[in-house]
Amino acid sequence: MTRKESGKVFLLYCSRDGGYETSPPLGKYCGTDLPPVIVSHGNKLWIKFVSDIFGTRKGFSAEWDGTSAGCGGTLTTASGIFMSPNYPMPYYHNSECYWLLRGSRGTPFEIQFEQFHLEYHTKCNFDYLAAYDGNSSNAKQLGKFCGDQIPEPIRSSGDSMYVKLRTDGSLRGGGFLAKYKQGFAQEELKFREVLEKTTYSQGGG
Ligand SMILES: [Ca+2]
Repeated sequence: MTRKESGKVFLLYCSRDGGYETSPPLGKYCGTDLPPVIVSHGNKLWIKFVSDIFGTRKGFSAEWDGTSAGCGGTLTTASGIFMSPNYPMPYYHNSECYWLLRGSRGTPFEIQFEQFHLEYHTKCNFDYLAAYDGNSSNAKQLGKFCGDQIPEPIRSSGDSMYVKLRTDGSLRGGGFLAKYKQGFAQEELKFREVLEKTTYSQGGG
C-alpha cells in the first residue's frame, strides 16, 4: 500500500516468522487500524519499520509476550501428555520450548515417548530435547536426545522435571509425543527392593 492509495499512511511494518529478513512474512500493516495479535511459530520475530520522505505521524508502540508462544508450559497433573509444537506435523524452526512437570508429595516423574523424530546429529547440536532432574535447566541433565530412536523412559529423582526442546533454522522432523506420569518410579523401587530381598534370602539360604 502506498501513501497515495490510503491518504493517511503513517506506518508500515511487517513481521517475519523466524526472526530474519528472509523468513516467511506474517503480515504487513499501515494506517490507523490496530494490527491483530501476531503469533510467531518460534522464539524469534523479525519486525521491519519503513517510512517514506513525506510527513510523519506518532508511530507505534508494541508489547510482546513470550509465554503465549504456543509451546511448552507448566504441567501440574499427575499424568498427561505433551508434544512438540505443530505435532504430528513437523515442528517449527528456531523454536525453544520449556515444559515444567511439577508434582506433589515428592513423588518422581517418568516420561515415556510414544513418537520421537528430531533432526539427527552425533552430539545433538542442532535440534534436541533435554530433560533435567529439577525445576530448571540448572538442574542435573538427565539426558539429551535427537534423531529418530525413541529414548528410554526418563525418570526424575524428585517431584519435578524440566524438559527443553530446541530447534535450529534448518532440517526438521515429525517431533515427539511424550506421556508422563507421577509415581511409577517409586513403585518400581519397591518392586526392586522386594526382588533384592528375595534374591538375597534365596542366595543366603
Ligand atoms: Ca533443525
